[in-house]
Amino acid sequence: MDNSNESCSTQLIDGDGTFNVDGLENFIKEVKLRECGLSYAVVSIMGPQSSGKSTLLNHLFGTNFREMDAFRGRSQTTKGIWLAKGAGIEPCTLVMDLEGTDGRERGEDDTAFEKQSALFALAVSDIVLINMWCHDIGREQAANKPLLKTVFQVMMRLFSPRKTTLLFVIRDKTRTPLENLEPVLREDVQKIWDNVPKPQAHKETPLSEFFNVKVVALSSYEEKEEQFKEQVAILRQRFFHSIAPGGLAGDRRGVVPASGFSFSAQQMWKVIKENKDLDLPAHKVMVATVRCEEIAHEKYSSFTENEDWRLIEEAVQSGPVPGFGKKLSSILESCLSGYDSEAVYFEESVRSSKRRQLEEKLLQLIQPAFQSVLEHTGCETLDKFKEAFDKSLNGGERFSVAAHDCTQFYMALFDKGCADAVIEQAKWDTSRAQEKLRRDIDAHVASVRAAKLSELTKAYEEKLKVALSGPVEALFDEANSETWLAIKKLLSRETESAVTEISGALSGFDLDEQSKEKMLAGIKDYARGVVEAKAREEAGAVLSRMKDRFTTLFCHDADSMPRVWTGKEDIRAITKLARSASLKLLSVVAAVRLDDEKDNIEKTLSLALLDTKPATTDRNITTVDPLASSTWKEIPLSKTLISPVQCKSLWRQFKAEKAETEYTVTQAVSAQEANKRNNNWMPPPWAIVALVVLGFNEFMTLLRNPLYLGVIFVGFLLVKALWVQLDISGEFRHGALPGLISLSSKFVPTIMNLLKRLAEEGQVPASNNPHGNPAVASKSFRNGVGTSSGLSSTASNVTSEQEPEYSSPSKQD
Ligand SMILES: Nc1nc2c(ncn2[C@@H]2O[C@H](COP(=O)(O)OP(=O)(O)O)[C@@H](O)[C@H]2O)c(=O)[nH]1
Ligand SMILES: [Mg+2]
Repeated sequence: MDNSNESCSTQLIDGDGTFNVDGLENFIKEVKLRECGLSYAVVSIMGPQSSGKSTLLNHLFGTNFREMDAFRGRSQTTKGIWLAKGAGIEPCTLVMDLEGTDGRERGEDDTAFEKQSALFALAVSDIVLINMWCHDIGREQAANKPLLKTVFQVMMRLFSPRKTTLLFVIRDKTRTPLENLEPVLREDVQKIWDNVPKPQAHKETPLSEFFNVKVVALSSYEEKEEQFKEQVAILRQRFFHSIAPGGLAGDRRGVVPASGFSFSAQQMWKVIKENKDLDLPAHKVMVATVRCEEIAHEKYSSFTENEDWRLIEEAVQSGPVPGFGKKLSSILESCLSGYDSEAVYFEESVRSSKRRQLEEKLLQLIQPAFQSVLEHTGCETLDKFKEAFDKSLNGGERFSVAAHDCTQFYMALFDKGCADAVIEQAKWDTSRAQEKLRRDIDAHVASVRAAKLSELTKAYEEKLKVALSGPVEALFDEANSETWLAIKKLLSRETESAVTEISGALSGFDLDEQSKEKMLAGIKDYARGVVEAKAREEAGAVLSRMKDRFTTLFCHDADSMPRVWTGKEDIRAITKLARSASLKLLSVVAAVRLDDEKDNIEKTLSLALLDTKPATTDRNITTVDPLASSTWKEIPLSKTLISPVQCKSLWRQFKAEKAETEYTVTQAVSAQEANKRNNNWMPPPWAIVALVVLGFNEFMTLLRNPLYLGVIFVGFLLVKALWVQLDISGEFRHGALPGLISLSSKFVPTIMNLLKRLAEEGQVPASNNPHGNPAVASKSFRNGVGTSSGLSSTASNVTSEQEPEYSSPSKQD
């Protein structure tokens, strides 16, 4: 016998009908009822006041319910309902001692409490002991008759009641054997059952449907204590394994699982006290719902506090957790199986629906961690992919192969990671994460491809630029009718080779035909662009180019040797040739001719600009000017570099800067004339003879008088200086009269200037001009006209005089 349990009894419901919740909870904890599941039995006892109920229970179950002191007389000893655990009986047997049910002390008004406690006992117990005096059997006014009536009445109020065993305990049995008493008792019971008003549904229901009726007789405890104890010991044996089939409560139904006992009992009492009918099936569902929810809640809390889960939840913030799926599956599994084992005896439908809810809730709790693992895994995989892809490309792998292989490998790796993270209980879809990674990888590949392609394109563009720029420039330098043909050939050759090379390089990139075509077209366009840009550049500088060309052609002969003007050259023809070559240059750079277009630019230009005679020019302008247009007839605007009007204006500028070109020509002409003069500057021989003969005496006078010689020398120097200063040869170039007028206006200032200069010269120390070079001095006089700093600019003027300046605007006509 378990002595520790013997003293353990608690008042379940007090005399005022208050349910002792805390007492019951403590009791349940002490007797460890929760672990019992369905393996427990509830026994209660009803019967007249002071009929030795407590005495019997204490002897039968080793409990210590309060008994009335035998010497004080019969009075109410037990108030309300008491609960204790039967000592040493398997399975756990809860024993309830009920307050007297004959209402002797409470009076007739208190039948309500009697009925309520009777109904409670019936609803809760598997076995109900009905304590009765032996002498009451067969008596019309038996004390337990109203009790039984009450029991049967309240039984009707339980919808589909559990099958309860009614064990009649006959006290103070007489010599009449039980075999004779039992039929009388059963008859009495049946009579009472028959007379109890029943609801329509149970009109024909036999007593046996609700109750198992058993009868036992005991000797008087007061008079035959030894016999009483012996008989009680035998009766006690029947409570061992009472719930097993064939046991006292072998066919009980609808047991509330032990963990729900407390709640169930409370609810029942609540309903009974409110005088409502007790719907046991509904009650069971209700109890199951509440209990399963409680269990689920408890399991959920224990999950959230689970150390392993907490560690995982934390680890997941910073990176993927290897074995995430397995670990969580196992934690989940243990949590759910904990629920299962606790909720196992509750209503199947309620239990499983609550389990589903618990599982859902737990999975909801886990989901963010799972997502986080997927995200981390995805990020990690993407990083690894990038690294591997880079390495593969640097290792010389073809782009498309590297992309394909790396993608394949790392997607598979991610799939493995997903599989590792997947939780058995959750059918979570990882396809979105997979798609996302796929998109990320594809985007990365695309961006790397774009970068590589642009690198490639740039390299080839650079190459093309180098290959085209120089040669094109050189071709423009020698612009002629074949220039554009040569450029076209060069362009197509270079483009072709670049396209071939690029095509080869592109094959590794797995590009679709369209993109490839686009890239190649881009390269071709670029090459054209380089040529066009070069042409545009040339067009921009065409004026100076034309002048260069003119000068070059004019100053050099057919063998490119500098011309020496001997007087035999046809300057007019040379000038014309040089001009037409300049015009040719203009016509070449006037438009881009990379396609097979034909045009008449050269012809138009030479017709309009070269072969014009002053008279016809005027007429042409008034009638039709072929150059009065901003477009060439055959050339689209986009390919026009210099429009007809621009050509015209350029030619005008070219001609307007005649001073330079013309200067070259004049220089040539004067060089020729000087050459001629050099050859016949001496007077004819007859004049020399006449001079000698006629001037002999003057000559002699001069020789005899050195003073004359000095005067003549000074006079010569003065005249020479004047000649140079006034630029007499230059003034007369435009005719005698304008020359004279110009000279007359300049004569006096020049003389003054000259004198001033001579005076200054005299003050300057002799070291400034140690050699007294008259040529330098004379040059400085010539250039210093009208300026106050003639001497300081001497040096620069000396050099600049030797070559024509084309760009100086001051020399225009
Ligand atoms: N005649 C008789 N009296 C008994 C028996 N058992 C107990 N009593 C006495 O009846 C009185 C009331 O006992 P108790 O167990 O407190 O009765 P309860 O009120 O029904 O619980 C006590 O004085 C007991 O000694 C019995 O078997 N026969
Ligand atoms: Mg009692």
